[in-house]
Amino acid sequence: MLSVADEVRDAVGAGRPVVALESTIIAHGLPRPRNLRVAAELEQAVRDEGAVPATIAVLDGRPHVGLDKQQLERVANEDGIRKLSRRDLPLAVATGASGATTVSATALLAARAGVRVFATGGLGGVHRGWTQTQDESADLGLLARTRITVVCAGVKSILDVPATLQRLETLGVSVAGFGTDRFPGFYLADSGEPVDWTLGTPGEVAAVMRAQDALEADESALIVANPVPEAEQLDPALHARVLENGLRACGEQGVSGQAVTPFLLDYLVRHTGGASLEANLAAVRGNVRLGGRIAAAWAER
Ligand code: PSU
Ligand code: MN
Repeated sequence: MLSVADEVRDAVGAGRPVVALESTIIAHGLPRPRNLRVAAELEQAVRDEGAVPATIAVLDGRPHVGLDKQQLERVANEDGIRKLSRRDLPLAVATGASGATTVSATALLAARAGVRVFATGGLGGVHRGWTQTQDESADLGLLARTRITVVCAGVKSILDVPATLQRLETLGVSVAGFGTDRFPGFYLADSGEPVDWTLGTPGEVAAVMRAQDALEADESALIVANPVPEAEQLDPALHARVLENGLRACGEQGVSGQAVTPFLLDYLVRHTGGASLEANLAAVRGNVRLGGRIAAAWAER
């Protein structure tokens, strides 16, 4: 049922480094036509670190781990490409649907294919106003029961970051800052929250991964929170102002469910003159490169 690209299958089988990449950021998180260029650029960044990229999506009901050029083009440009979280996978498979995978669906499929390292932008989490909407991304629950290392710039700053960190603690998901004792804020280098653990090298991350396997019977993820370089972050004052307006617009226009995250990301791009897009891309690029280096350290075991 799972279609694993030959290059990915060979690398996994031989214990060579592989990095999983998600496709929701391409289909629903970035504007066309930039999204396709970014998708190709991210794959190249993984290769530059000596690892094999495995972008994940569902096409015509078939989950793919590793996409060729035409498949990547479909994800970026096809109208009606759905957004698939973990719970949508059986429905998409059975009905022959095509969709981009979120962190939760990507992590599940990557783990199924034997890929241990996954790089993305920012995780989903607990949305602001959770007491009314109960909107918490499926990313969190899935990471609580999947043995994968996710390199990200923290969780998206559109979320309730302290509440998300609390949920990750409750769910037993390990979190470490990479080269920082501050939890990154996606578009911002610092979310304002601390992290309890700091790791400094890919080798240290790989050692934690080995300790997870040695210690724990239940499967849970490791989150490596890697900040966007301060020089490339979004201006914090602009971020605060535009986000406040975006959250108000979201409420006024009755946007809910799966549409909330793409709506807010797009609102930020349009109302920061594209600056949020550049910060988002800088964060993803850094994560993908670090993912490649962690996968290489993991492969040395
Ligand atoms: N990171 C980005 N852009 C994105 C996302 C993450 O830089 O578009 C996506 C991820 O796929 C994540 C999803 O899983 O947003 C979360 O959506 P929701 O809040 O509806 O669970
Ligand atoms: Mn949601």
